[in-house]
Amino acid sequence: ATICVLGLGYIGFPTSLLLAANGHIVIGVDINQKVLDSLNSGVPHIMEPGLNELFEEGRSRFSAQGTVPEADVYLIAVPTPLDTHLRISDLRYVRSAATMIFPHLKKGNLVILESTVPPRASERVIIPILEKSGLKAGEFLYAHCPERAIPGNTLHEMMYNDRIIGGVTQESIIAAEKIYSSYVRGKIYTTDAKTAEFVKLVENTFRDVNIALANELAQIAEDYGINIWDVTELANRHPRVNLLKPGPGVGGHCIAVDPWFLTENSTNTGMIQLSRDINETMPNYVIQHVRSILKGVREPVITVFGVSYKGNIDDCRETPALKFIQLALNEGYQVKCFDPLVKEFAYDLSPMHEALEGSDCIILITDHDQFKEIDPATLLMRRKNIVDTRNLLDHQRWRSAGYYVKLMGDGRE
Ligand code: SAJ
Repeated sequence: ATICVLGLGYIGFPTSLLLAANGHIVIGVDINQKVLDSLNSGVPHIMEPGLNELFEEGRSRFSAQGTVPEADVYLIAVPTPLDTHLRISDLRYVRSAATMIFPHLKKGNLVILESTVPPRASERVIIPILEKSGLKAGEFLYAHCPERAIPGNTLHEMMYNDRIIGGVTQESIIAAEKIYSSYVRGKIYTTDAKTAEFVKLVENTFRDVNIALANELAQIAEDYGINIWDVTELANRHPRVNLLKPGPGVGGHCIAVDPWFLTENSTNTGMIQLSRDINETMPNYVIQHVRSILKGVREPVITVFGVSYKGNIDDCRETPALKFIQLALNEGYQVKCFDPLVKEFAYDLSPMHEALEGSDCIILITDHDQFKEIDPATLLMRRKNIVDTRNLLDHQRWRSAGYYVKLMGDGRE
């Protein structure tokens, strides 16, 4: 089939390549000229394992442009941002994608929504726009197939994860199943659109709430002088317990955002909102540790290790590093940042040794594996302090090199 993919970002671009590599003709559409230029000159604008190779392989069947063409299938993979003040979804991009599609829509065409939306947005917002074509849902086919791929392992998960297809009619489900089965090796489960919307939000909310529990437990353990990392290892020996890891907060475009989509229409949402709050205040908790380490230090300088929202990727969307840095600046600290993977960030990034010059404390925010390779004995700082918010480093090694090491949640003074 000829498939038009709207939105060539973290989801739309890899999905386009998988479709192209599996026999479809794919026309990608994006409003960002920089993205189009980059793709048309053969350079992927995002980094993911296997992506460059797949791009080479599928290039003859993939092209990128700024306008929507005639196609058999339209796949929407545009962002759905959170309005951070209102804490509700902002559907402007999915609306505008649907608006770009409807003039081309013909009987039997299939529209797939992969973007995450609040429950019933397909029914209330997107389908009504598509029906401006003069066709009713059912005459054109429609399915919500939420993406499930984890950044850092996107292509693998796109192929091997099970998928949910929420169709408006049986015919829609069958048509969408046919498209996905061309590259998905996982199982495909089918339901209606609003259930699929809900399921997607539940998955990320489940993770957010569980991380919040880990973060709260870390703080309680700290109060008792107990090491949460030991506790977690032991508790997880129970066959029905699986505690996640505490950390400096929850970032990324999904887990920090989707719980708000789930709760935006309800008033009875205590636990989900509270979990968001717990995760959002973790940078405040980290700064408390730094403050006690730097008590009495004049003109304190700190170095942030890692600014992306999680390890081994360069993605900084909703990263907890941002809040941590702002809090540190408000504390009067001079802040230097080092990240071996990130190229663009809201604050200046420096090479490691520069970022450590005159520094009084390292705060490890992101669990990049590369940080494990650092030999603490070779570092030059004004004071040897490090806060590890992820339990990433070999602390014995750092202590032997003369460092005061604070592992967040270790229950030590
Ligand atoms: N984190 C912790 N402790 C943990 C696990 C994660 O603090 O034990 C933090 C991470 O450091 C990061 C944040 O949570 O800041 C989220 O990271 P993640 O690896 O849990 O998830 P994402 O946001 O990269 O991808 C998630 C995935 N959802 C689930 O696992 C339920 C992925 O499958 C989704 O496709 C993706 O959201 C999405 O696009 O919705």
